[in-house]
Amino acid sequence: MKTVYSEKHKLHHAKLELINGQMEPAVEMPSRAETVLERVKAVGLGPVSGPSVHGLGPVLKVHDASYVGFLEKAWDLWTAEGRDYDALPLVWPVRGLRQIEPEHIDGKLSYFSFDAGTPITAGTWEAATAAADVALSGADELHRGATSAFALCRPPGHHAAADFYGGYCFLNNAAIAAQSFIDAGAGRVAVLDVDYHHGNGTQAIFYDRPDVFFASIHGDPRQEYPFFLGYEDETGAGAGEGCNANYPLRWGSGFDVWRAALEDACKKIAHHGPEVVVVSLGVDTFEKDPISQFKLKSDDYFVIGETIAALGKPTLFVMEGGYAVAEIGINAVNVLLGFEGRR
Ligand code: OKP
Ligand code: ZN
Repeated sequence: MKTVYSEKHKLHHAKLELINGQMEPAVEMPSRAETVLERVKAVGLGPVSGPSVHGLGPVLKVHDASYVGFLEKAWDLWTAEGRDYDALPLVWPVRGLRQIEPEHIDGKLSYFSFDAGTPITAGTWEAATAAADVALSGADELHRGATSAFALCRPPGHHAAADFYGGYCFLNNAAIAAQSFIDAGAGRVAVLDVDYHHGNGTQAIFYDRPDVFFASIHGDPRQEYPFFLGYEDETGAGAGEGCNANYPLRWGSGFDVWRAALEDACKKIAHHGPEVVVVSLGVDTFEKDPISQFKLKSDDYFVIGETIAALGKPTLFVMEGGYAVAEIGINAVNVLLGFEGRR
């Protein structure tokens, strides 16, 4: 299968991240994508090409214009305050507070975010828009008749909603690609999110829609980030009722329970009858992931790919999380090899 990759991801390089109450070196780092690219080449997965520029049109189908405008100018507003280090928010408009976009950058950062673990840097906007182009270019491969493609996106996207960032995510690459299939005439699309963390952004974007089915297997929000979405009783709303499926799993879960969830999710997806499947491919379910609590092993990722392939649908893989950098390439590419029957 073809891989789409852009060097521009390197422009987003957070120095420090707020993690467990302390500023520590960011785990979402450029070497993640580089390691995956090296593995793609080492196993001969297929050709690697750069993205084509799609502009902001397809991004604005998913994200609010006010949010996209903020992201574009956030770094300039931040540095205009005389700050030359990465930007973080500090206060959020929770229950009872007004939902009004403030004038000052400190207020805007808070208004358009949901956590303090996602620094905005000098190159964040350029990297995030390039990642969206990578996802859209992967979708183009499927439009041209390919049965699969790998969008090696970085920064990831699945925590970003229509109007907020967080969880290392700014633009929701998988949602932008899924929406592009709908806009190209697909009646139904499914997004399968196998990242360790719940894809709250993707779920929120499609929650009331019957055309995009969303399924996510993830750390139980009672225990795990992003904490405030991802429960099993979230099944969709209005016309989208029945088009959302969550599989929260407890810390320590291994591949036996994880695989059962995947099989059930695939059953539901098959029942929805999508023309295309978009996979939010995070491999932070790995036993050695530094910020996650599942116990998957490298060989398990072949089985994930094989199980997704059994759906028999054109499939776009979109890179999300995975922070065990030494093994991220092996694990992500094992999914793709499993999908191709190349275990
Ligand atoms: C992004 B993706 C861990 C702190 C976690 C945010 C995690 C974002 C994950 N104690 N902070 O879904 O891989
Ligand atoms: Zn994750």
